[in-house]
Amino acid sequence: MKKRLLAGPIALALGAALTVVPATQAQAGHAAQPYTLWYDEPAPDTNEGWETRSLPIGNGAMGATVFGGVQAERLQFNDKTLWTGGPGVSDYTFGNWDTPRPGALEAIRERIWKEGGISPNDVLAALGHKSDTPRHRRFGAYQSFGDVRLAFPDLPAQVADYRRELDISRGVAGVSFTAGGVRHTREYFASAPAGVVAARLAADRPGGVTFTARIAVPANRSATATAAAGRITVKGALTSNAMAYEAQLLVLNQGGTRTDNPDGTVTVTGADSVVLVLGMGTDYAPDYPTYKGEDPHAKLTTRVNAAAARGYARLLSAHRADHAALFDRVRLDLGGSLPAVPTDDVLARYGTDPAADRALEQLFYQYGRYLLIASSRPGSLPANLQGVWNVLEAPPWQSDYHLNINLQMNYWPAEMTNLAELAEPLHAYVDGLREPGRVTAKQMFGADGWVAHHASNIFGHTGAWDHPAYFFPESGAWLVLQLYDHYRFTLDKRFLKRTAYPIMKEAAAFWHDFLQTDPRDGKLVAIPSRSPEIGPTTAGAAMSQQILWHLFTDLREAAELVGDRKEAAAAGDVLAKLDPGLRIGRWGQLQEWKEDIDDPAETHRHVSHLFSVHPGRQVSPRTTPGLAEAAKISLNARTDAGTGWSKAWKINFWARLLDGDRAHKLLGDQLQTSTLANLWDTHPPFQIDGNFGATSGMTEMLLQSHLEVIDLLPALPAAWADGSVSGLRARGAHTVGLTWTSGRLSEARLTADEGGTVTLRSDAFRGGVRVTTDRGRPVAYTADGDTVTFRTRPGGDYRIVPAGR
Ligand code: FUC
Repeated sequence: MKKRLLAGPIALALGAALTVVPATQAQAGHAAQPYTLWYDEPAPDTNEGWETRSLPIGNGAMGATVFGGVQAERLQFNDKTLWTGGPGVSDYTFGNWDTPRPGALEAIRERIWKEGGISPNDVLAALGHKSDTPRHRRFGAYQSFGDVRLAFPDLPAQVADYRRELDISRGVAGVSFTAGGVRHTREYFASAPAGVVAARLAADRPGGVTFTARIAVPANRSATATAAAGRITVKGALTSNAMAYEAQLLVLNQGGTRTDNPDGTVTVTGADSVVLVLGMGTDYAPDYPTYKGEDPHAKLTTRVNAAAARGYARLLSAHRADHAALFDRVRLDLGGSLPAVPTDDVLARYGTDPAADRALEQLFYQYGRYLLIASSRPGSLPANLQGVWNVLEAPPWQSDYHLNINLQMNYWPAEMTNLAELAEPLHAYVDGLREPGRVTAKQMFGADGWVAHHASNIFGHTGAWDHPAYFFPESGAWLVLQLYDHYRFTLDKRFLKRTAYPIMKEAAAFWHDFLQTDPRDGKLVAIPSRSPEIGPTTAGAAMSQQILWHLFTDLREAAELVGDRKEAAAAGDVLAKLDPGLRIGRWGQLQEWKEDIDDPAETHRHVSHLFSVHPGRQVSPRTTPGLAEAAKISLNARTDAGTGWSKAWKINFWARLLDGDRAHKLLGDQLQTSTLANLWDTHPPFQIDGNFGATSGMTEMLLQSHLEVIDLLPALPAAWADGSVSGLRARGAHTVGLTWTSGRLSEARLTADEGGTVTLRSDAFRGGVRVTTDRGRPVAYTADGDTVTFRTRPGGDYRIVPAGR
């Protein structure tokens, strides 16, 4: 039976008003669970309800959000590969020019040398490609895949003991309520091992589950819906680019009856319980230049069938084991305790009860890790601006990959919070930018190597738009630093040699060609160069130069490690002549440009000239106190205001500037003014980088390792006087645990994967220290002020205890 689905947009209107009587935690028999977000009402069935209140689950490649409506349940779902735009649009150019523009770059450079700063509009008019009409027609946008809609005709509008929750430690969402004396429960999870979303609907009275299920999809695609043997299949192609998509929902009832309806829906009547298995796929492949793979049908069917054959209990236990293996690696205890009120109330009351505040901070911290586990698994695309979750056909900023901070920020917590393997999608994505990026480098700049600009899609868009924000050729250079950092955290030589190094080297090849000698002082500078999204286009803006200092410094180190002496020497030559982008200006600020033109009244959200404070490592109170002071002056001038991700970046900055109280103040600001009821970060609107940035910043407050030394509790705020953390990762392949009381380290625990010499720093070491193996055997060490240095053996476990503790 086939029926053309009504090609209407997802229903946005609020369903019939529901009256739900919430369950208190005590009534519902739940002790306050430190890792559970819970609510006493469904998310409204609107776009705003989705954004602010729906609860996300995901397995990296696909995601879903739970609304929890009683009579009308909605499970909105996504697959990261479902995008409009790209090569399926006949005039797609990867962002490159349609026709050659001889002399365009030279003319712009000449003007900059002559006039100093010029308008970014002029640069983009000369070097960008024409924006599309309608906007982003060729670039495309990430898409909502659709909604599973469940209609429960027998359930009343009024129910009791309602609870909707997401347990991030188990990776399971749930809805429960009592209607007519019957307890109804729904459970949802997205399994990475099985590659499906699974759900179980049950009632504590036999025969209590009756509903009709359908899949609804947005209007911008063709769609057919069929139902056969309890399987709903909806398939078609996007109008924009003919990308084929297919979703399957298998409805498996225990008891009662099940009917396949001619309109592609399935009705279950009087079942004891029902298992749902949802799978989806597209014909996208991450392969330049067609990005087209096989039709998703065969593999999807196999996947859904295999999941169904396993049975719900085994699917759930495999999911829980898989999730726990990642989630449980890090424990953070700030001494918090959640009050017995819904999470949105805890958030709204932040700042009024220290125990609740600490508990919310712990939850928010782990939520960042949860969201990465749910939106970035090896073998899938990286987390985009909304992770893997999007309800719209035209999402904000296309829900794309912004490369002038946002994608980078998504992965800041990966290494340090012990989720290193979840960065694989980023590595693969950056690798995938090389082929198209070579064409762009040649065409726009006549340069070797590869380049990418300010934003990209899943189809190798490496050119620049004619929009002033879009000229940012440093994107690739910044991204590859994170690949090298993966090596610094893991010491994985094979990864360095095979993956990171070739990509870094080729990114640097572009800069070897692009850098120019500044006639003013003979230094090498980027030109044109613009501090992201602010000010004029000049030569040698601070961020460009700082990123390049890190690129060539890392490249030289990496080249030495892999034995490429020629490249090490070439990187050294660049470094000798490179303008480092570090200057103190007329009001004591760290300059954002090579010229001293910073406006002390500027409060722009990007604080790009502090790149060397974070994520970079050129500026620190420990090594360059003068520059660090200047950075503080700049950062104070920018104020603590900003979008969600900007506040999150400022947590990282203040942590690196060793001001824990200020970092903590920014965390509080982010929670109070940039966090939605479902704890998603909001720019506004919802943008996930702020979640990841906050988790990174909180980690930087507890542990830093970017300066060769492992710095313990470098920016501990007064509010976190007592606590402990375990499982954090430090560069050099170390795992670190810390316990502190009254604001002072009482014990550090260190596991050295590789062995070697390690140096730890803590103020608490000044009064003496004891280093032992985990079995209590003394270890020889040298102490020097606030540092202690000792040799470790591969796999060795150590305890470091300050005197008097
Ligand atoms: C950058 C930022 C914006 C927004 C966008 C997705 O352009 O300047 O604030 O975060 O990315």
